[in-house]
Amino acid sequence: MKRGALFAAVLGGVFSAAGAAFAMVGAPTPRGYALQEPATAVMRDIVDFHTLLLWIIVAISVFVLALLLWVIVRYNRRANPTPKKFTHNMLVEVIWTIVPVLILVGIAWKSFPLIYLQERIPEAELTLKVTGNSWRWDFEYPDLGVMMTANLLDEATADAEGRPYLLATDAPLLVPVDTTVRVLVTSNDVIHSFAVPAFGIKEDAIQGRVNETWFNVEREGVFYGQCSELCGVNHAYMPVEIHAVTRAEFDAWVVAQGGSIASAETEAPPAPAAAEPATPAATPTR
Ligand SMILES: [Cu+2]
Repeated sequence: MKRGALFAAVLGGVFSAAGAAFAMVGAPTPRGYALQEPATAVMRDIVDFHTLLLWIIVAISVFVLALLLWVIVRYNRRANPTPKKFTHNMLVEVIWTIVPVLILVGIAWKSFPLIYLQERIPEAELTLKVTGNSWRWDFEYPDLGVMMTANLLDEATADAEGRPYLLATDAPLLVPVDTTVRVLVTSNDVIHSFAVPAFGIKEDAIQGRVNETWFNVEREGVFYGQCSELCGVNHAYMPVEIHAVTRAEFDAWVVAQGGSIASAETEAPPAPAAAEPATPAATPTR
């Protein structure tokens, strides 16, 4: 595990150096093949689990390859002209049954807590409703009175502003850092999928249903995602752009959007109460 983490760190270092322009943001990097740098605890656990699986796969592949080479070299017709005729070996058969079972139990041991972490929505300080449309995203902070629509930023503007075309939007969504945000995901038409790799979230947006996920962003920055369900001709043109900012910047943005932070901050109890109706609606859909 330690060595795996080191390997991931070295890879991350090499490839973040290659994509220096995006070093501080959650975005794909040129020629990068490692996962994006995590911005949430969930994504960090996903990366660790991914690294663990990678090493298990490497060990199995190397072992099987070694067995094959051993058989080829030691038991070919020239090296072993008169082969033995037995077909069963109790000990070997027991080992090749038990060892894979133990490997699978080990993987489950690590993966179940991760699934629990992802699927159990913690006490949220903020609720974000995400609605997929063909082909754009609508965002709403129901408790703050903020509603907005984010469209793909056109190529000319993206180039002029030095922002990544096909990832940047005309209206970036702001989220506060160090805040647990519950995300309600639904759709107005076909099935979309709301995905932000650096947050470790990918949730199907289904018409008539409300799916739930959550994130708590640990660092400020710009994070990109994309619709991750093949939804139609403009599937590739409905990106997600999220700016994680300080609470003060977020509050100022909410006011600028015509929302009100008073309901969420000065009257703390009514805010969760206002969010309450969303939960029963969401629960039966799971
Ligand atoms: Cu879509």
